[in-house]
Amino acid sequence: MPAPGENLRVNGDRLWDSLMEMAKIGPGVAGGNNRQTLTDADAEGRALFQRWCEAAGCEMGLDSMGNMFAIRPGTEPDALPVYMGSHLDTQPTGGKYDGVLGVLGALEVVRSLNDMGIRTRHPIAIANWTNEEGTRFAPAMLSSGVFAGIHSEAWAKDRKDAAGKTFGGELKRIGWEGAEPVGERKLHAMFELHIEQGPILEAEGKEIGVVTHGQGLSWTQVSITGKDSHTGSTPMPLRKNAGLGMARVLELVDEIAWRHAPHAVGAAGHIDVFPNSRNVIPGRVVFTVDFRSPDLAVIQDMEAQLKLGAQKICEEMGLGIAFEKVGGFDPVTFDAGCVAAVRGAAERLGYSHRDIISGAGHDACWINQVAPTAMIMCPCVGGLSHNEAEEISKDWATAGTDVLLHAVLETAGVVA
Ligand code: HGY
Ligand code: MN
Ligand code: MN
Repeated sequence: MPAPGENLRVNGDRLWDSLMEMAKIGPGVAGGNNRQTLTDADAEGRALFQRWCEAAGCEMGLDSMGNMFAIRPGTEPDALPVYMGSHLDTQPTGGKYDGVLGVLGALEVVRSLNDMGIRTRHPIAIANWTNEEGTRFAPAMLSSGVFAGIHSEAWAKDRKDAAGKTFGGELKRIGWEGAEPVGERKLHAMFELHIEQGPILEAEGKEIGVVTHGQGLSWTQVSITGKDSHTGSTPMPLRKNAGLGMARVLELVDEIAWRHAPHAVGAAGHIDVFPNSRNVIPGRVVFTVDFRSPDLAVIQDMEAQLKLGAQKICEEMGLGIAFEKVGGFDPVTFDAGCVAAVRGAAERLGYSHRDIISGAGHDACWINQVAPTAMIMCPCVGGLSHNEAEEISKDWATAGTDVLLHAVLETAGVVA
């Protein structure tokens, strides 16, 4: 496909206004967002996104996992659409841009194509993938995972939140369960624009990350059992302190990740303590160990070392332990053709860029299994994300969206 002229650019002010408008829905308590999946705030954000897409002349689709699709017709209606997509759901203490930049950046591409009167051979589509974050309903990237055939729809809809509500029940309750069978839709390609969520691009003064790979992820839920008892009257030698056991296992998790420095990472972000009363020694703790690495063998080794080491700790302390794999995906290599389109767009537009491996998981990691896929990253301030203080600049957002515009046009084919 001939590459589009480098003079084609999006309207960064309009993009920024839309980001700020969406950020008003499901506000956090410190300037970010708490628009968790399948909440009323999520429903409100979906409705606003749909209004904007319809105003831009798109036809809307909705599948049985609540994945939203906005289609801009091409001159060849039978040609498979070129997708752009990400997610509108946020962490409980999330930022305004994680996921949202990818969805509203895609909308800005459609709005700009309308302004410029540009037609494409392939239709162009925007996707909002349900429950990318996996906070309320584990695992992450749940609905793009069902779409790609990784999880069954029944299993996904049976996932429960901390209050015992099911994904399927909540999707019905907010009225965003579509009739379209999930996964039936075919894609010519997909591009996901996303903030880096790490420090590299900003530190190196690069405007664009050309994402060649995504590191793999492993979520192991660990349950340690001891014995609830009085924190005052129980003699130290008689205690079965599950909380102390967890502390020692978390120390081990950190040590295991450092053994595989510099690329491996490990921590536990989700921790439940029972009964979580000030004067009761915890009889049970449940926590999720998050290991990641670009190397699958390293992930498998870290999982094995966790099991061995944690079992030894619990045996020595007279505690019970159980493990359950609750999420994960292998390291991802994105499509070379799509990656080249991203890199070529950054070069043509004169944006500084570097190849990068994604540290975070994204819907693109699953969609890459069913269609040629690549990602575009922009820097974020201090590399901070999954924090209400997450911040990007309008220039960074605009540069990333310009590259998205050009990569999509090159792939969809501009009709003169
Ligand atoms: O966990 C992740 O990497 C993504 O932010 N859901
Ligand atoms: Mn994200
Ligand atoms: Mn996220």
